[in-house]
Amino acid sequence: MNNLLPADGMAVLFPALFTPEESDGYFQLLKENINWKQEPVILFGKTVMQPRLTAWYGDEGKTYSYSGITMQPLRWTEELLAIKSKVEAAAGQDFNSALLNFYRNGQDSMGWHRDNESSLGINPVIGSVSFGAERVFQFRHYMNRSVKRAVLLTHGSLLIMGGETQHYWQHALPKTARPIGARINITFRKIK
Ligand SMILES: O=C(O)CCC(=O)C(=O)O
Ligand SMILES: [Mn+2]
Repeated sequence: MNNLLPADGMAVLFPALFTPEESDGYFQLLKENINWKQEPVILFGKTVMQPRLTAWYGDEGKTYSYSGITMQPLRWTEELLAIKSKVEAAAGQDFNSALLNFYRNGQDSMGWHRDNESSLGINPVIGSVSFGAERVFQFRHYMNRSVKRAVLLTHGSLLIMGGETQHYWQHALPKTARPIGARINITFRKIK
């Protein structure tokens, strides 16, 4: 399997884990059935709205905290469970929660960060599924920020990050001026 990172972590892309037809179906189901909300976050002491919609699903009791907000998980939907089992088979491990992101257009984004919450433990495996508009996903080395990698996340793809990735690499989903439609992303995680 081809590692997208030159060192200090592992990131592997499955460009077509889901067929275009399956992906179209899941995009519609998730768009309609997920309880999407625009949540506030505290950034440098100021409360601002996130530039995307989010939702948190998972096994009971697996709460999630970041940037000053704590989310209680909603109960898995049928389609989320079906997507989760395919991701688990590809990743070779199980997941108990998922953060969902809805990027309404090219102006919605996610800034540089690491998925390094202590609740994920050391060297977590994260399975990231994309449906809808293609977006560029970027990595930059945390200690040497000019070292960058980029990968196009296509409709029905799975990106798996593992090893020391969340220690050494930040990732982001930048805005784009291209006139594009909506994108749904699901990051499956294992909360300890
Ligand atoms: O939308 C994406 O591909 C990135 C999502 C992400 O990094 C996250 O949810 O932590
Ligand atoms: Mn992330």
